[in-house]
Amino acid sequence: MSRTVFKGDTEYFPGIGQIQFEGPESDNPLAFKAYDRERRVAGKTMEEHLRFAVCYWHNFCATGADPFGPGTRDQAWARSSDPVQMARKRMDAAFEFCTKLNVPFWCFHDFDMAWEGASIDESDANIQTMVDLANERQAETGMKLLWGTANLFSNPRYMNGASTNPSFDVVAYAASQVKAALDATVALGGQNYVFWGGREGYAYLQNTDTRRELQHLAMFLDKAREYGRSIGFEGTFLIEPKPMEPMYHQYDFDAQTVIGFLRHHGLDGDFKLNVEANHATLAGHTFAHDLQMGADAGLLGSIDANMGNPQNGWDTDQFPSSIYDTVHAMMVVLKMGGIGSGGLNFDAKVRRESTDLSDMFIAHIGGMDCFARGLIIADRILADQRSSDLRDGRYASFDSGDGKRFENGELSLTDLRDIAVATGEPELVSGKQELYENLINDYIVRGAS
Ligand code: XLS
Ligand code: CA
Ligand code: CA
Repeated sequence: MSRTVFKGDTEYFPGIGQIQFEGPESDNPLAFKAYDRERRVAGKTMEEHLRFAVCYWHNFCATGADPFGPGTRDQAWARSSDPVQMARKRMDAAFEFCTKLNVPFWCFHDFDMAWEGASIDESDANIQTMVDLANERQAETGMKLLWGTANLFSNPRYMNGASTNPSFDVVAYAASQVKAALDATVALGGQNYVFWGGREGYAYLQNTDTRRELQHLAMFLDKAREYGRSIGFEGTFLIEPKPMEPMYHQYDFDAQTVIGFLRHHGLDGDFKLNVEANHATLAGHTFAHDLQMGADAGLLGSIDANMGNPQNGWDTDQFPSSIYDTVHAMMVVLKMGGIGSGGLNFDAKVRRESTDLSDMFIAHIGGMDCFARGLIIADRILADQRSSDLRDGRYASFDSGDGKRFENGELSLTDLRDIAVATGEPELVSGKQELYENLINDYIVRGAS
Protein backbone atom coordinates (compact mmCIF):
# COMPACT_ATOMS: atom_id res chain seq x y z
CA MET A 1 0.00 0.00 0.00
CA SER A 2 1.31 3.41 -0.97
CA ARG A 3 1.55 6.09 1.73
CA THR A 4 -0.63 9.18 1.48
CA VAL A 5 1.58 12.24 1.20
CA PHE A 6 1.27 14.27 4.39
CA LYS A 7 0.26 17.88 3.84
CA GLY A 8 0.65 20.15 6.86
CA ASP A 9 0.29 23.92 7.20
CA THR A 10 3.73 24.41 5.66
CA GLU A 11 5.28 22.40 2.84
CA TYR A 12 8.86 21.78 3.94
CA PHE A 13 10.03 20.10 0.74
CA PRO A 14 8.38 22.26 -1.94
CA GLY A 15 8.63 21.25 -5.53
CA ILE A 16 9.17 17.58 -4.67
CA GLY A 17 6.28 15.15 -5.14
CA GLN A 18 6.03 11.50 -4.19
CA ILE A 19 9.08 9.69 -5.56
CA GLN A 20 8.25 7.28 -8.37
CA PHE A 21 9.98 4.30 -9.92
CA GLU A 22 11.18 5.30 -13.40
CA GLY A 23 13.55 2.42 -14.14
CA PRO A 24 17.27 2.10 -14.84
CA GLU A 25 17.27 4.36 -17.91
CA SER A 26 15.86 7.38 -16.07
CA ASP A 27 18.23 10.25 -15.41
CA ASN A 28 15.85 11.92 -12.98
CA PRO A 29 17.75 12.20 -9.67
CA LEU A 30 14.42 12.23 -7.82
CA ALA A 31 13.20 8.87 -9.14
CA PHE A 32 13.92 5.26 -8.20
CA LYS A 33 15.96 3.38 -10.76
CA ALA A 34 15.74 -0.06 -9.16
CA TYR A 35 13.38 0.12 -6.16
CA ASP A 36 10.01 -0.80 -7.59
CA ARG A 37 7.87 -1.33 -4.49
CA GLU A 38 5.44 -3.80 -6.02
CA ARG A 39 7.98 -5.81 -8.00
CA ARG A 40 8.11 -9.37 -6.76
CA VAL A 41 11.43 -11.00 -5.97
CA ALA A 42 11.71 -14.44 -4.36
CA GLY A 43 8.02 -14.60 -3.54
CA LYS A 44 7.55 -11.15 -1.96
CA THR A 45 7.35 -7.55 -3.07
CA MET A 46 10.44 -5.38 -2.71
CA GLU A 47 8.61 -3.33 -0.11
CA GLU A 48 7.93 -6.47 1.94
CA HIS A 49 11.52 -7.66 1.66
CA LEU A 50 13.30 -4.43 2.39
CA ARG A 51 11.01 -2.75 4.92
CA PHE A 52 12.83 0.58 4.67
CA ALA A 53 12.77 3.07 7.52
CA VAL A 54 13.81 6.71 7.77
CA CYS A 55 15.47 7.79 11.01
CA TYR A 56 14.37 10.93 12.80
CA TRP A 57 17.70 12.05 14.26
CA HIS A 58 20.01 12.38 11.27
CA ASN A 59 17.35 13.90 9.03
CA PHE A 60 15.25 16.23 11.11
CA CYS A 61 17.45 17.02 14.13
CA ALA A 62 21.07 17.02 12.95
CA THR A 63 22.19 20.17 11.19
CA GLY A 64 25.54 19.16 9.77
CA ALA A 65 27.46 20.48 12.79
CA ASP A 66 30.75 18.73 13.50
CA PRO A 67 33.48 19.29 16.14
CA PHE A 68 35.06 21.89 13.84
CA GLY A 69 32.09 23.98 12.90
CA PRO A 70 28.36 24.67 13.13
CA GLY A 71 25.52 23.28 11.06
CA THR A 72 25.30 23.94 7.35
CA ARG A 73 21.68 23.06 6.64
CA ASP A 74 18.85 25.56 6.64
CA GLN A 75 15.88 23.65 8.06
CA ALA A 76 12.62 25.60 8.09
CA TRP A 77 11.18 23.21 10.68
CA ALA A 78 13.93 24.12 13.16
CA ARG A 79 13.16 27.85 13.08
CA SER A 80 11.34 28.35 16.38
CA SER A 81 12.37 29.28 19.89
CA ASP A 82 9.37 27.44 21.35
CA PRO A 83 10.18 23.73 21.85
CA VAL A 84 6.55 22.65 21.39
CA GLN A 85 6.22 24.48 18.08
CA MET A 86 9.57 23.19 16.93
CA ALA A 87 8.75 19.56 17.76
CA ARG A 88 5.42 19.83 15.94
CA LYS A 89 6.99 21.39 12.86
CA ARG A 90 9.72 18.78 12.91
CA MET A 91 7.15 16.01 12.98
CA ASP A 92 5.27 17.56 10.07
CA ALA A 93 8.52 17.75 8.12
CA ALA A 94 9.30 14.12 9.01
CA PHE A 95 5.93 12.80 7.86
CA GLU A 96 6.03 14.90 4.70
CA PHE A 97 9.50 13.57 3.89
CA CYS A 98 8.75 9.91 4.68
CA THR A 99 5.51 9.87 2.71
CA LYS A 100 7.04 11.64 -0.28
CA LEU A 101 9.82 9.05 -0.21
CA ASN A 102 7.08 6.43 0.23
CA VAL A 103 8.89 4.31 2.82
CA PRO A 104 6.73 2.19 5.13
CA PHE A 105 8.56 2.90 8.42
CA TRP A 106 10.22 5.50 10.64
CA CYS A 107 12.35 5.28 13.83
CA PHE A 108 12.89 7.71 16.72
CA HIS A 109 14.74 8.41 19.97
CA ASP A 110 12.64 9.88 22.78
CA PHE A 111 14.36 13.26 22.66
CA ASP A 112 14.58 13.71 18.96
CA MET A 113 10.83 13.24 18.62
CA ALA A 114 10.08 15.18 21.82
CA TRP A 115 12.28 17.38 23.99
CA GLU A 116 13.66 16.86 27.46
CA GLY A 117 11.86 18.71 30.27
CA ALA A 118 13.15 20.02 33.58
CA SER A 119 11.92 16.87 35.37
CA ILE A 120 11.05 13.29 34.52
CA ASP A 121 7.33 14.10 34.76
CA GLU A 122 7.74 17.01 32.37
CA SER A 123 9.71 14.89 29.91
CA ASP A 124 7.09 12.15 30.04
CA ALA A 125 4.37 14.71 29.30
CA ASN A 126 6.37 16.09 26.36
CA ILE A 127 6.75 12.61 24.93
CA GLN A 128 3.03 11.97 25.38
CA THR A 129 2.20 15.17 23.46
CA MET A 130 4.32 14.03 20.54
CA VAL A 131 3.05 10.45 20.67
CA ASP A 132 -0.49 11.77 20.33
CA LEU A 133 0.51 13.81 17.30
CA ALA A 134 2.52 10.95 15.78
CA ASN A 135 -0.47 8.64 16.19
CA GLU A 136 -2.61 11.08 14.22
CA ARG A 137 0.03 11.38 11.52
CA GLN A 138 0.43 7.60 11.28
CA ALA A 139 -3.32 7.17 10.91
CA GLU A 140 -3.52 9.88 8.20
CA THR A 141 -0.63 8.55 6.15
CA GLY A 142 -0.29 4.80 6.71
CA MET A 143 3.26 5.16 8.05
CA LYS A 144 4.34 2.66 10.72
CA LEU A 145 6.95 2.66 13.45
CA LEU A 146 9.80 0.19 12.94
CA TRP A 147 11.37 0.94 16.33
CA GLY A 148 11.64 3.37 19.14
CA THR A 149 14.54 3.93 21.50
CA ALA A 150 15.75 6.19 24.30
CA ASN A 151 18.72 8.51 24.05
CA LEU A 152 20.83 7.38 27.01
CA PHE A 153 24.07 8.96 25.84
CA SER A 154 23.74 12.69 25.07
CA ASN A 155 22.81 14.20 28.44
CA PRO A 156 25.93 14.82 30.61
CA ARG A 157 24.40 12.62 33.34
CA TYR A 158 25.22 9.66 31.09
CA MET A 159 28.87 10.52 30.59
CA ASN A 160 29.86 7.34 32.50
CA GLY A 161 27.17 5.20 30.95
CA ALA A 162 23.47 4.65 31.59
CA SER A 163 22.64 1.19 32.93
CA THR A 164 26.37 0.57 33.48
CA ASN A 165 26.96 3.87 35.27
CA PRO A 166 28.83 3.52 38.60
CA SER A 167 26.08 5.64 40.19
CA PHE A 168 22.77 3.95 40.98
CA ASP A 169 20.98 7.30 40.64
CA VAL A 170 21.92 7.43 36.99
CA VAL A 171 20.83 3.82 36.43
CA ALA A 172 17.41 4.65 37.87
CA TYR A 173 17.16 7.81 35.76
CA ALA A 174 17.96 5.80 32.64
CA ALA A 175 15.20 3.37 33.60
CA SER A 176 12.71 6.25 33.74
CA GLN A 177 13.61 7.11 30.15
CA VAL A 178 13.37 3.53 28.91
CA LYS A 179 10.00 3.15 30.58
CA ALA A 180 8.66 6.24 28.82
CA ALA A 181 10.21 5.25 25.48
CA LEU A 182 8.69 1.77 25.75
CA ASP A 183 5.31 3.31 26.55
CA ALA A 184 5.68 5.53 23.47
CA THR A 185 6.76 2.62 21.26
CA VAL A 186 3.77 0.54 22.32
CA ALA A 187 1.37 3.48 21.91
CA LEU A 188 2.63 3.91 18.34
CA GLY A 189 2.44 0.22 17.48
CA GLY A 190 6.23 -0.04 17.19
CA GLN A 191 7.40 -3.43 15.95
CA ASN A 192 10.76 -3.37 17.77
CA TYR A 193 12.52 -1.54 20.57
CA VAL A 194 16.25 -0.80 20.29
CA PHE A 195 18.99 -0.56 22.87
CA TRP A 196 22.14 0.95 21.48
CA GLY A 197 24.63 0.89 24.35
CA GLY A 198 25.71 4.48 23.71
CA ARG A 199 28.12 4.92 26.61
CA GLU A 200 27.77 1.40 28.02
CA GLY A 201 31.48 0.73 28.18
CA TYR A 202 34.41 2.43 29.80
CA ALA A 203 37.23 4.88 29.30
CA TYR A 204 39.72 3.58 31.88
CA LEU A 205 39.96 0.02 33.16
CA GLN A 206 41.52 0.71 36.55
CA ASN A 207 38.64 2.85 37.82
CA THR A 208 35.98 0.49 36.42
CA ASP A 209 34.40 -2.67 37.85
CA THR A 210 33.58 -4.28 34.52
CA ARG A 211 32.12 -7.42 36.11
CA ARG A 212 29.61 -5.40 38.10
CA GLU A 213 28.75 -3.09 35.20
CA LEU A 214 27.95 -6.03 32.94
CA GLN A 215 25.72 -7.55 35.61
CA HIS A 216 23.91 -4.23 35.87
CA LEU A 217 23.45 -4.11 32.11
CA ALA A 218 21.85 -7.58 32.12
CA MET A 219 19.63 -6.72 35.09
CA PHE A 220 18.51 -3.50 33.41
CA LEU A 221 17.63 -5.29 30.16
CA ASP A 222 15.77 -7.96 32.08
CA LYS A 223 13.66 -5.34 33.87
CA ALA A 224 12.98 -3.53 30.59
CA ARG A 225 11.83 -6.80 29.07
CA GLU A 226 9.59 -7.52 32.04
CA TYR A 227 8.03 -4.06 31.86
CA GLY A 228 7.67 -4.13 28.08
CA ARG A 229 5.85 -7.45 28.13
CA SER A 230 3.65 -6.25 31.02
CA ILE A 231 2.33 -3.33 28.93
CA GLY A 232 1.65 -5.53 25.92
CA PHE A 233 4.78 -5.01 23.84
CA GLU A 234 4.85 -8.05 21.57
CA GLY A 235 7.69 -6.92 19.34
CA THR A 236 11.38 -7.72 19.48
CA PHE A 237 13.90 -6.06 21.75
CA LEU A 238 17.05 -5.33 19.79
CA ILE A 239 20.62 -4.72 20.91
CA GLU A 240 22.76 -2.76 18.48
CA PRO A 241 26.42 -3.79 18.69
CA LYS A 242 29.17 -1.22 18.30
CA PRO A 243 32.84 -1.67 19.25
CA MET A 244 34.03 1.85 20.07
CA GLU A 245 33.00 5.51 19.97
CA PRO A 246 31.91 7.21 22.10
CA MET A 247 33.62 5.06 24.76
CA TYR A 248 37.12 3.72 24.39
CA HIS A 249 35.71 0.22 24.84
CA GLN A 250 32.04 -0.60 24.36
CA TYR A 251 30.56 -3.71 25.99
CA ASP A 252 28.34 -4.61 23.00
CA PHE A 253 31.42 -4.95 20.82
CA ASP A 254 30.07 -6.97 17.89
CA ALA A 255 27.41 -9.51 16.96
CA GLN A 256 29.14 -12.50 18.49
CA THR A 257 29.86 -10.67 21.75
CA VAL A 258 26.21 -9.68 22.09
CA ILE A 259 24.96 -13.16 21.17
CA GLY A 260 27.13 -14.66 23.94
CA PHE A 261 25.92 -12.03 26.41
CA LEU A 262 22.23 -12.55 25.57
CA ARG A 263 22.53 -16.32 25.87
CA HIS A 264 24.53 -16.14 29.08
CA HIS A 265 21.84 -14.03 30.72
CA GLY A 266 18.85 -15.88 29.27
CA LEU A 267 17.74 -12.87 27.23
CA ASP A 268 17.89 -14.51 23.80
CA GLY A 269 14.18 -15.42 23.79
CA ASP A 270 13.15 -11.74 23.64
CA PHE A 271 16.22 -9.91 22.36
CA LYS A 272 17.82 -10.03 18.93
CA LEU A 273 20.41 -7.90 17.14
CA ASN A 274 20.09 -4.70 15.20
CA VAL A 275 23.23 -4.94 13.08
CA GLU A 276 24.58 -1.64 11.75
CA ALA A 277 26.93 -1.82 8.78
CA ASN A 278 29.28 0.92 9.97
CA HIS A 279 29.55 -0.62 13.45
CA ALA A 280 30.44 -4.02 12.01
CA THR A 281 33.23 -2.49 9.97
CA LEU A 282 34.51 -0.52 12.99
CA ALA A 283 34.78 -3.89 14.77
CA GLY A 284 37.08 -5.07 12.00
CA HIS A 285 34.44 -7.22 10.33
CA THR A 286 32.52 -6.90 7.13
CA PHE A 287 28.84 -5.93 7.29
CA ALA A 288 27.92 -9.36 5.95
CA HIS A 289 29.98 -11.10 8.65
CA ASP A 290 28.00 -9.59 11.52
CA LEU A 291 24.75 -10.27 9.68
CA GLN A 292 25.79 -13.89 9.19
CA MET A 293 26.72 -14.33 12.86
CA GLY A 294 23.30 -12.99 13.83
CA ALA A 295 21.52 -15.16 11.26
CA ASP A 296 23.38 -18.32 12.33
CA ALA A 297 22.29 -17.75 15.93
CA GLY A 298 18.69 -17.11 14.86
CA LEU A 299 19.14 -13.64 16.34
CA LEU A 300 19.36 -11.25 13.40
CA GLY A 301 16.45 -8.94 14.13
CA SER A 302 16.94 -5.77 12.09
CA ILE A 303 19.50 -3.75 10.17
CA ASP A 304 20.80 -0.21 10.35
CA ALA A 305 21.67 0.38 6.73
CA ASN A 306 24.62 2.69 6.20
CA MET A 307 28.32 2.44 5.50
CA GLY A 308 31.59 3.76 6.85
CA ASN A 309 34.73 5.00 5.31
CA PRO A 310 37.53 2.45 5.19
CA GLN A 311 40.18 5.14 5.69
CA ASN A 312 39.18 6.15 9.19
CA GLY A 313 38.18 4.70 12.53
CA TRP A 314 34.98 6.48 13.36
CA ASP A 315 31.32 6.22 12.60
CA THR A 316 30.65 8.26 9.46
CA ASP A 317 27.09 6.97 8.90
CA GLN A 318 27.18 7.44 5.14
CA PHE A 319 24.35 6.31 2.93
CA PRO A 320 24.97 2.85 1.48
CA SER A 321 26.34 3.17 -2.04
CA SER A 322 28.26 -0.08 -2.49
CA ILE A 323 26.27 -2.63 -4.46
CA TYR A 324 28.97 -5.16 -3.68
CA ASP A 325 28.14 -4.83 0.04
CA THR A 326 24.38 -4.85 -0.38
CA VAL A 327 24.56 -8.00 -2.54
CA HIS A 328 26.50 -9.75 0.22
CA ALA A 329 24.11 -8.43 2.89
CA MET A 330 21.00 -9.53 1.01
CA MET A 331 22.47 -12.98 0.38
CA VAL A 332 22.56 -13.43 4.16
CA VAL A 333 19.05 -12.04 4.62
CA LEU A 334 17.54 -14.15 1.81
CA LYS A 335 19.25 -17.30 3.04
CA MET A 336 17.77 -16.81 6.50
CA GLY A 337 14.31 -16.41 5.01
CA GLY A 338 13.92 -12.64 5.35
CA ILE A 339 14.30 -9.99 8.02
CA GLY A 340 10.97 -10.82 9.71
CA SER A 341 9.55 -7.93 11.73
CA GLY A 342 12.82 -6.02 11.41
CA GLY A 343 13.70 -3.72 8.55
CA LEU A 344 16.37 -1.63 6.90
CA ASN A 345 16.65 1.63 8.77
CA PHE A 346 18.80 4.27 7.11
CA ASP A 347 20.83 5.32 10.13
CA ALA A 348 22.70 7.61 7.77
CA LYS A 349 23.19 11.30 7.21
CA VAL A 350 23.92 13.39 4.17
CA ARG A 351 27.42 14.87 4.19
CA ARG A 352 27.93 18.26 5.85
CA GLU A 353 28.63 19.65 2.38
CA SER A 354 25.32 18.37 0.95
CA THR A 355 23.12 21.30 1.86
CA ASP A 356 20.16 21.20 -0.55
CA LEU A 357 16.88 19.84 0.81
CA SER A 358 16.73 17.59 -2.24
CA ASP A 359 20.00 15.95 -1.12
CA MET A 360 18.06 14.16 1.63
CA PHE A 361 15.85 12.57 -1.01
CA ILE A 362 18.73 11.82 -3.35
CA ALA A 363 20.63 10.12 -0.52
CA HIS A 364 17.72 7.90 0.50
CA ILE A 365 16.82 7.09 -3.12
CA GLY A 366 20.43 6.02 -3.68
CA GLY A 367 20.41 3.82 -0.57
CA MET A 368 17.08 2.25 -1.48
CA ASP A 369 18.16 1.57 -5.06
CA CYS A 370 21.42 0.13 -3.77
CA PHE A 371 19.59 -2.37 -1.55
CA ALA A 372 16.98 -3.09 -4.25
CA ARG A 373 19.80 -3.98 -6.64
CA GLY A 374 21.45 -6.00 -3.89
CA LEU A 375 18.22 -7.91 -3.36
CA ILE A 376 17.67 -8.74 -7.04
CA ILE A 377 21.27 -9.73 -7.66
CA ALA A 378 21.54 -11.75 -4.43
CA ASP A 379 18.40 -13.67 -5.36
CA ARG A 380 19.82 -14.53 -8.78
CA ILE A 381 23.14 -15.65 -7.35
CA LEU A 382 21.43 -17.87 -4.78
CA ALA A 383 19.23 -19.35 -7.50
CA ASP A 384 22.32 -20.30 -9.52
CA GLN A 385 23.12 -23.90 -8.67
CA ARG A 386 26.82 -23.12 -8.84
CA SER A 387 26.64 -20.89 -5.77
CA SER A 388 25.22 -23.55 -3.47
CA ASP A 389 27.49 -26.19 -4.99
CA LEU A 390 30.52 -24.01 -4.28
CA ARG A 391 29.61 -23.78 -0.63
CA ASP A 392 27.67 -26.91 0.29
CA GLY A 393 29.89 -29.09 -1.90
CA ARG A 394 32.81 -28.29 0.37
CA TYR A 395 31.02 -29.99 3.28
CA ALA A 396 29.80 -33.04 1.36
CA SER A 397 32.07 -35.32 3.38
CA PHE A 398 29.83 -34.64 6.40
CA ASP A 399 26.64 -35.59 4.56
CA SER A 400 27.04 -39.33 5.01
CA GLY A 401 29.29 -42.02 6.42
CA ASP A 402 31.81 -41.17 9.13
CA GLY A 403 31.45 -37.42 8.58
CA LYS A 404 27.74 -37.69 9.35
CA ARG A 405 28.49 -39.88 12.37
CA PHE A 406 30.95 -37.23 13.61
CA GLU A 407 28.30 -34.52 13.31
CA ASN A 408 25.91 -36.75 15.26
CA GLY A 409 28.45 -37.09 18.06
CA GLU A 410 28.86 -40.82 17.45
CA LEU A 411 32.66 -40.83 17.04
CA SER A 412 35.16 -40.49 19.90
CA LEU A 413 38.56 -38.90 19.56
CA THR A 414 40.05 -42.40 19.36
CA ASP A 415 37.60 -43.37 16.61
CA LEU A 416 38.68 -40.28 14.71
CA ARG A 417 42.33 -41.26 15.07
CA ASP A 418 41.61 -44.75 13.75
CA ILE A 419 39.80 -43.27 10.75
CA ALA A 420 42.72 -40.90 10.10
CA VAL A 421 45.18 -43.78 10.22
CA ALA A 422 43.09 -45.79 7.77
CA THR A 423 42.56 -42.85 5.39
CA GLY A 424 46.06 -41.45 5.44
CA GLU A 425 47.05 -37.95 4.33
CA PRO A 426 43.90 -35.97 3.35
CA GLU A 427 43.56 -34.76 -0.21
CA LEU A 428 43.92 -30.99 -0.79
CA VAL A 429 40.56 -29.63 -1.94
CA SER A 430 40.44 -26.17 -3.49
CA GLY A 431 38.27 -23.57 -1.73
CA LYS A 432 37.51 -21.91 -5.13
CA GLN A 433 37.22 -18.46 -3.59
CA GLU A 434 38.15 -16.63 -6.78
CA LEU A 435 35.64 -18.63 -8.79
CA TYR A 436 32.89 -17.55 -6.40
CA GLU A 437 34.10 -13.93 -6.44
CA ASN A 438 33.99 -13.95 -10.23
CA LEU A 439 30.49 -15.40 -10.20
CA ILE A 440 29.29 -12.57 -7.94
CA ASN A 441 30.87 -9.93 -10.15
CA ASP A 442 29.37 -11.50 -13.28
CA TYR A 443 25.92 -11.12 -11.76
CA ILE A 444 26.60 -7.56 -10.57
CA VAL A 445 27.74 -6.52 -14.04
CA ARG A 446 24.64 -8.07 -15.62
CA GLY A 447 22.62 -5.64 -13.51
CA ALA A 448 19.32 -5.78 -11.73
CA SER A 449 16.77 -5.18 -14.48
C1 XLS B 1 24.93 5.45 17.01
C2 XLS B 1 23.81 4.52 16.83
C3 XLS B 1 22.42 5.07 17.17
C4 XLS B 1 21.45 3.95 17.37
C5 XLS B 1 20.21 4.34 18.07
O1 XLS B 1 26.04 5.20 16.59
O2 XLS B 1 23.87 4.07 15.51
O3 XLS B 1 21.99 5.95 16.20
O4 XLS B 1 21.10 3.35 16.16
O5 XLS B 1 20.46 4.84 19.35
CA1 CA C 1 26.31 4.71 13.63
CA1 CA D 1 22.46 2.76 14.47
